[in-house]
Amino acid sequence: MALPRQESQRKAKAGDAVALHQRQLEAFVAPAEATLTTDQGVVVPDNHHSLQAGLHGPTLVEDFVLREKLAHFAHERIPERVVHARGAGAHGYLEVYRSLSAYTRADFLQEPGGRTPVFVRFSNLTGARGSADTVRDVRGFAVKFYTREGNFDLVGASLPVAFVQDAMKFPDFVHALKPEPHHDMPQASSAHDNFWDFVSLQPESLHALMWLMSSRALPRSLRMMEGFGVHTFRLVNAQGAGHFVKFYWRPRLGTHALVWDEAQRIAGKDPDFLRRDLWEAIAQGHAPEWELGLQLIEESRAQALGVDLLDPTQLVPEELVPVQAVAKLVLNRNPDNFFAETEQVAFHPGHLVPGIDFSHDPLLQGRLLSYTDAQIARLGGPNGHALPINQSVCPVHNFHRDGAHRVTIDRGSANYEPNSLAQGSEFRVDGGQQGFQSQADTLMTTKARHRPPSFDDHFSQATLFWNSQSTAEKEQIVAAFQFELARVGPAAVRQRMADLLAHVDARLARKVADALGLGAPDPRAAAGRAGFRAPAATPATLERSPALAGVAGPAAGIATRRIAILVAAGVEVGAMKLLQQTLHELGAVTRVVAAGLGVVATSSGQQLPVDHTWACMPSVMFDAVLVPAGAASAQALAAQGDAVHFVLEAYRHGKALCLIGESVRLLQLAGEQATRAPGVVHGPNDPAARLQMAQDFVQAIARHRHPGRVGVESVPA
Ligand code: HDE
Repeated sequence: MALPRQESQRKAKAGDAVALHQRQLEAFVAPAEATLTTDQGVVVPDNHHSLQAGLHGPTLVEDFVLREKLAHFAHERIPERVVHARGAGAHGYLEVYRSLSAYTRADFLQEPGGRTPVFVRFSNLTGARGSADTVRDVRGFAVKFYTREGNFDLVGASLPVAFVQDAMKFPDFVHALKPEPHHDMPQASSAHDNFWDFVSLQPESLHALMWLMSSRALPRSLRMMEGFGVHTFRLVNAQGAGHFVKFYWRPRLGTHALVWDEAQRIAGKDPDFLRRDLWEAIAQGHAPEWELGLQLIEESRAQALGVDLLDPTQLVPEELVPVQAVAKLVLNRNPDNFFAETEQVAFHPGHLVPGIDFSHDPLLQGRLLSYTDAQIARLGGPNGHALPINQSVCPVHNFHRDGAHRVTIDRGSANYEPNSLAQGSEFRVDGGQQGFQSQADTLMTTKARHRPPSFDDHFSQATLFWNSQSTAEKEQIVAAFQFELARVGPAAVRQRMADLLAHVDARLARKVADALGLGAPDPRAAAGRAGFRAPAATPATLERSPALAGVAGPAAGIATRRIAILVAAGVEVGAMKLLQQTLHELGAVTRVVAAGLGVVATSSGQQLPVDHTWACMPSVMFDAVLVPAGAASAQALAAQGDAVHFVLEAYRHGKALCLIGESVRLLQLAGEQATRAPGVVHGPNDPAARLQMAQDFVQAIARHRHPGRVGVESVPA
């Protein structure tokens, strides 16, 4: 007898899973009817006034309309996530390039061109639900695949490594990172005593710390951010043969970052910067894309790799195992409702489908335990799977029953198995070939609380990361350590951190120590502390891994970059129009910015509409700045401190600038060499020069940032 589940799976296969998922969600969309009703469907006669005894009398207890409204309101919030509370979500699909049947039997990875609907939630790890987007932080990159064999969740992050090796340490790590318990400060920041106290006592955190202090922790856009599965998983094919696998998400737009000073200013001006950027790009039809990459490692080769695949603080350098692009992820639809979708979505690393399996990574194993509890606590019961956003596209059939908020109406008298009264006798699948089969494994025979010696190497990959960065990026990392540690009170904690950094690189440690008024960093001091265990042998490792210097990576065009056009009355718009046209053709967005809204008069007497004021949209909200020609306009702008600051700030932050004709005076305070600095395009307001300027400006924007501008520290912005 064909089982109901198999039958419907076959039906689902015939249909388009993406459309099916959307139809499922739409079935839950509230009707847009104009008549206001109570939750019982009774029409509300007056939604503005409560029921009172007399004109100035008390409100009556019998006012069930008011009671229902206030009661619902009082229960509108659910507990925020303990970590990853602040998020932004989007719908889309995964499209497979080629069949992965050699590696996995997962149905959704078999068919070239096959599409699987997904919901992705990006999140900040540290801050509360209302915290600012652009803080220095790890971002969550959680993907729910609604496959025809059930939901698969890849609950990853924007950094490839974790801060701790064992689940036992995770609550301590999170306690130390979150606001300090006595005064609940600071919000969404690791720059405080408890965090550095903890990590300075945990050499295993050092590798992740290097990433956190780097530009990777300051994404310019969620659309320009890499994602990683972090842990090692396994793929299992139809013959039961396994490969270890590491998952990567590579953004099509390249990996780009903000600079720290800019990130802090944006946090004040627009705390929703990253969420807004994602929402607007999708709403305007610029669906962001990532490539799904896999590092596939034969199980027999794992030992010889020189990296313990089960240690989540280690990555596998691409130079050892290349990342193969196997599919693309496209996010093309904003949620209809933040709460119903982005807030209620419930991920779990244990949501697997046949053909994908776990490794013994002790952090991953702990996650498998924890997420079920987290979702029950957050969603108020065990039925969260039935919320529209969490429902699978294939049918769910089992004898789980009841519980808070049960929405399924289970029919019939039998709620147990085996039974002979309902259609289900024994729900066992034929020949053991169907359904989720855990991969055969040799289990350990001893029980112990321990750390394997191969988990002792905490430094070589931190050094590899450091060695792989550009000079400019190294400066940013040094500055980040200096900033964070300057906020740490106890000098002993700062010294401990500098001693640890000496294991990564002596110059890095010294630069950090000097700025903090500490003694010379001493690696032996770190080695003498509790918990420190030197690796049995110095691991053979690469000297550099170019793939790790991902930020400011391949220039992938300028689509969706935001360019400010700074204007005042008398602006000459000839060259500006040509540049604007070129930028628009390449998918960039331009916005006219001036002192006030309305219009400004151009040199030819036309009226140019203004999109933003610079008070509201300062330079940190843009990727590049264009100041058109016009003597009167340049003079008016140069007389405005805010306009000069706009240009100088963009210059300091390494952004592309294009200054036409007289407008170059806005850069005067940056010094004589500034017009020749990388990424600064300047030329006369001459029709013959326009085309070249447009080309140079486009190239400068595509590079995203131009570090290494000489004397930039002395620019007053
Ligand atoms: Fe999580 N994590 N985590 N985690 N995690 C949660 O689940 C936990 C870890 C990650 O957008 C919680 O629903 C433990 C690593 C993401 O909804 C909670 C351990 C990585 C998200 C939880 C880890 C992650 C979470 C909070 C160590 C990177 C947000 C509420 C054993 C690969 C998903 C919730 C979303 C969320 C526990 C370690 C990623 C409490 C115990 C490592 C992206 O269950």
